[in-house]
Amino acid sequence: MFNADISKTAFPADFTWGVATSAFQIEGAADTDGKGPSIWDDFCRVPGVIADASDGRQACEHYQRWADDLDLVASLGVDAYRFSISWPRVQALGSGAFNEAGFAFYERLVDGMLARGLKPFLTLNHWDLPSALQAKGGWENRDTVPCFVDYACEVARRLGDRVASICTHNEPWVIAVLGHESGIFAPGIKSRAAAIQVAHHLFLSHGLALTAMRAQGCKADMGIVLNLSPIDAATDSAADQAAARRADGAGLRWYVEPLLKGEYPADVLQDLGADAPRVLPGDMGNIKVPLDFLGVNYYMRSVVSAGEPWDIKTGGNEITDMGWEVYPQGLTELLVRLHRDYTLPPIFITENGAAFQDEVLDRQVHDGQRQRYIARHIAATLEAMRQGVRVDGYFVWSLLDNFEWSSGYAKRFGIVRVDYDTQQRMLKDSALWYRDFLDRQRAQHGVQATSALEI
Ligand code: IFM
Repeated sequence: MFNADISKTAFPADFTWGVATSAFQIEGAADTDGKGPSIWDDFCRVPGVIADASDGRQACEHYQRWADDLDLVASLGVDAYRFSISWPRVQALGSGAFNEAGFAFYERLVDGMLARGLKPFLTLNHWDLPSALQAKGGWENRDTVPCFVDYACEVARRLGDRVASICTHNEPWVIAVLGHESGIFAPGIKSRAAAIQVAHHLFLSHGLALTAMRAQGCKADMGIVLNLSPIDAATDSAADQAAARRADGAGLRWYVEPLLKGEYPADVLQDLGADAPRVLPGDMGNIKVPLDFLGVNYYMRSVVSAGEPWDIKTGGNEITDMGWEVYPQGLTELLVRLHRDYTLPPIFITENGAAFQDEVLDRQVHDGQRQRYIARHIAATLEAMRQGVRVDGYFVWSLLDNFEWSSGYAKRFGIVRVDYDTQQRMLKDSALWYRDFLDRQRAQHGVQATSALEI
């Protein structure tokens, strides 16, 4: 159990500290200035799929309030801001004409970051695929791959000289499995074969986009972001161990190995049988391109048993508002395992955070559970670094409370509270703690780490 007294620790002076958001979750302005619809705009209209029947039409009004929001980011003392481009905002149909007004927004945003001394960390695909592409099969259709590459190249051409980093896809597992197998996320398809094919096309578009953006001279660091969890077997029984092996294969190795090894894990291919992806000659080589970084989003571990696959047992640990177990040591275990099993590029923790209910009192927002969650996971990151893993940065998810996909607005991940009636922002205690922690980091640059980490 991590008891995180990280007040006296010194991370490397060039470690990148940040906060993260995504376009659909905060921007609003769903059809402003020529933006086209995305699959999430469509999905939100399906009755019953969003817990509070909400949508992203208004969200945090970040499209209008971006300058104030960047002031907030800067006030935290972070180095970097991770954001995503809404593909249909800059290319309404996902192919054909680009939308100048949409690009003008992101030009303002990126220049606004630079003016405030913030490094822009750009994500190309945080799930809001243009609806027009979904009408032709979306990510299941191989024709979406060249569309994504064109879009990526256009973004790199316009913004690549000013952003520090470009991530192709955020969490391909979510797009594939939640979007196309369980269907609880957009586009709401329920087919394992579709999910597997989607994952393959995401990997392929990632590799081809990196190659194309580099070929046109873009110098930003390039990589991809995976959501990963360590998977523990519920017991030592052979059946539970086998279930854990399958879950690890389907949830982690399937996503890591094509990117880092240029192959799919043989045991998972066998498990998939007829649902295995259609892979054309050359695909795997096109997928495995050098990564400047691998982004890891970590929230929790999974504990699986043969009887109840994917059931999360919390073992008495605290759980968040999402029902997710708080398990910081899982982040250390995950990073150390990745380091042991693969040749890794530098890692960034591109998302980590928690949904909890806030206590709002006299214009103060008390969120001690979120503050402790973040502190303990920073400590867990440091522990992995001590064990030899190269981690170059950490981003809190999220800057703002926002649209939490099928959970709507009820689940709050922000370190800044958003009053959705007034759109007023209020720094929560966790934001004040993060700001003070970063202040101390700056004061300690060059000072020997003297942490009091306990596991
Ligand atoms: O809000 C999401 C984010 O969009 C992707 N990663 C997980 C977060 C919390 O569920």
